[in-house]
Amino acid sequence: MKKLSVLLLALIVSTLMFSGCQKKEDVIKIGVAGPMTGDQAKMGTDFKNGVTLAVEEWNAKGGVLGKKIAIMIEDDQHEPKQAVSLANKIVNAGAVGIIGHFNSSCSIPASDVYNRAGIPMISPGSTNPQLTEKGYKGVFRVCGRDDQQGKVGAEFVINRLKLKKIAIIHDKTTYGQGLADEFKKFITGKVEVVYYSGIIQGDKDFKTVLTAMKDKKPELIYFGGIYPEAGLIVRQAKELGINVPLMSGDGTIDPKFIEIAGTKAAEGAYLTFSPDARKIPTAKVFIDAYEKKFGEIGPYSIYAYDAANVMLTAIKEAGTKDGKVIIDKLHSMEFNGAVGKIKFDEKGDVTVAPYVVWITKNGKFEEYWKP
Ligand code: ABU
Repeated sequence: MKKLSVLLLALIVSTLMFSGCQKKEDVIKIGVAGPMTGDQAKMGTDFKNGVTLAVEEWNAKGGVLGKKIAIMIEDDQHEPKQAVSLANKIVNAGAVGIIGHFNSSCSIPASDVYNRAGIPMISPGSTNPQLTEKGYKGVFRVCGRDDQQGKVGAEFVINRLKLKKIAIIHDKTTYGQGLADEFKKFITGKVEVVYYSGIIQGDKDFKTVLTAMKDKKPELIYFGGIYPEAGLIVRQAKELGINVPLMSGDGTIDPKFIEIAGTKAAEGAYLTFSPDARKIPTAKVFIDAYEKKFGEIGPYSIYAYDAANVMLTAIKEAGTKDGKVIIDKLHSMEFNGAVGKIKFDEKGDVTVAPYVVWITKNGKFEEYWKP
């Protein structure tokens, strides 16, 4: 009787193990990584939603390689160490590809992990040039780069606003300081930088920095950073009687910026980002489906959706889960995305990445100027 129980137990255990293995093999796993909680959670949520929509559409048509697609959503809390730790988790779980991360300070160290594992990574929103300058063949992004966006911001200040004296503040992150320095590089010799300083991401009171800056009488404040700090900076600047516009980049163009700043303080802020998705005919089907399911699109929802579709198309065309074959396919294919044609260059950057300047008007963002 005892022998029979042991045999029965062994049978149950092996059946469970086998079904577990089967389950693991039964899906194609895609990692999605970004700040899912905390003050930048809006961006992570936009990523999650964009990828979810793409995967649901693929699964409704049968999935890929004859299997359903499962997404593994991971929260890096915009912390580089956390990003590396969860990159290892994603790799160990057998993900075939990664959509993420959002913050360049997370994408860059996490890319070391994905590169070692030989699996492709597509970032929808990391714009620091370094990400694709490391020579990793499997690292891609569907957004532009800060050397492109910083140049457009500088051209706007020089040619359109014709300003002579500006202040630059950044959040000391890879993205924020990187973007501020790209912008500075392009204005050098044409516009005087009367104040340059870093703030700490996560701080709430920027009045000391803004008071020191006020004395220098800048005509514009350029901020390299993300919307939580941008919103507070513009609000506190107005409270201190600094009535000059704020200019910032793609990390700030989210309704959360206006919510934090308040409609009045946010009015007239200039932001560099890609052109308005609502004016792109190929984006309409995506926007309608996304907004029906999740509400208003965020700036990077469409890029997350396209990144997922690009990844899944490459897996389908590769006909295998082998990372090397998928990476080769990503380099060779041209993809018709919701934002338009997507083609990667040899570094993994998109061959076309237009930037324009937006303005905040009556609590909304409007496309305002293009170079
Ligand atoms: N590009 C917007 C902010 C994300 C990042 O590159 O860090």
